[in-house]
Amino acid sequence: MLIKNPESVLPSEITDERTFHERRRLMRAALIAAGAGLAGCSSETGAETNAAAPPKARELVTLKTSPFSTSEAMTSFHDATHYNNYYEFGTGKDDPVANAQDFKARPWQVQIDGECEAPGTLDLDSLIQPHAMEERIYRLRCVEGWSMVIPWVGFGLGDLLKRFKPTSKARYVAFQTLRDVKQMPGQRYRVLDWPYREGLRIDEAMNPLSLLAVGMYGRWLPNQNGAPLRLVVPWKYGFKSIKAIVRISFSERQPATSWNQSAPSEYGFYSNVNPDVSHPRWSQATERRIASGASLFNSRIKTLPFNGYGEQVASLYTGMDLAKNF
Ligand SMILES: Nc1nc2c(c(=O)[nH]1)N[C@H]1C(S)=C(S)[C@@H](COP(=O)(O)O)O[C@H]1N2
Ligand SMILES: [Mo]
Repeated sequence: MLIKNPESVLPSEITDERTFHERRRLMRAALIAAGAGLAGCSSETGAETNAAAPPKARELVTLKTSPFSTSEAMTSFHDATHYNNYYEFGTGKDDPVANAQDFKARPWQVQIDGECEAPGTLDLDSLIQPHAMEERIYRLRCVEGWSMVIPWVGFGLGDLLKRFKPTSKARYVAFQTLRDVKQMPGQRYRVLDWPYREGLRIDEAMNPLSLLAVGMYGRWLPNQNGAPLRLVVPWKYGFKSIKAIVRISFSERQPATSWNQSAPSEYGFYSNVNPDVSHPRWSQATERRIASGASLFNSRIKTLPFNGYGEQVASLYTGMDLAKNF
């Protein structure tokens, strides 16, 4: 986002989709054979994720595939884990995979506070345990002009938030990433005001599309993708999908967000994907899809309003001027 030409670096575009589909087929078959009736997951394997390794079979068990899933060609596991934005580990697209491998995503605690009746600090297991894991194949479009299609594993953000009983004053939800300069070498540099912060209006957070992800491609999240817990808000630019969340706060006022603070004329609070509102330094009308079958020459496609999720979310913004509230 600080770079001059957002399209300067290309990912490998190597695909291991066949492996992925085969693994999913086996996973489903195994579940049916076991007569498993409950979706769930086991977290013991969380610490041993290795981004370079191909996905292991049945690391995360998901029975539900979301009706919100797209059937578009998926990004390969390799590309989704080797072309990342995660400034805590460096500003280059290949920095996160190189620098995040020793990051300790377990044990992990999340503090929930602010305008709610049941605040608390929970460890990861008690945070995710009540929720049935669901697979959702979502597009995610980066503000820099590329997009990916990723099979996330997680559960509805709203389902989690309700557990803490937000009060009537809870008009917004704020999120914070871990601040730990020893583990996150990028935090030595003042490219952003750390910790990374994001926020949503409460109705956006409660919208069924908003996902808290703990995994992708049927396995726990690799560190570079935001282990152990990240947001995925598919109708907004990628930077809203905050990684390595340690704090969730309900608030009456619109919270400060990192990219808006760093460049308010370039990144607004809403950041809804909008082909009609250009970034001051480049158009947002098209995007480069990083997915199997997409080549350098055919991968540029039109960006859709709300990243194609308008049917689900456009009504959240009726009456608002989205050019002003960008
Ligand atoms: N904490 C934190 N979260 C972050 C970022 C970051 O730098 N730090 N980058 C964001 C941006 S700009 C994008 S496009 C997505 C990328 O997610 P991915 O690497 O899983 O594709 O993560 C978002 N979440
Ligand atoms: Mo992004």
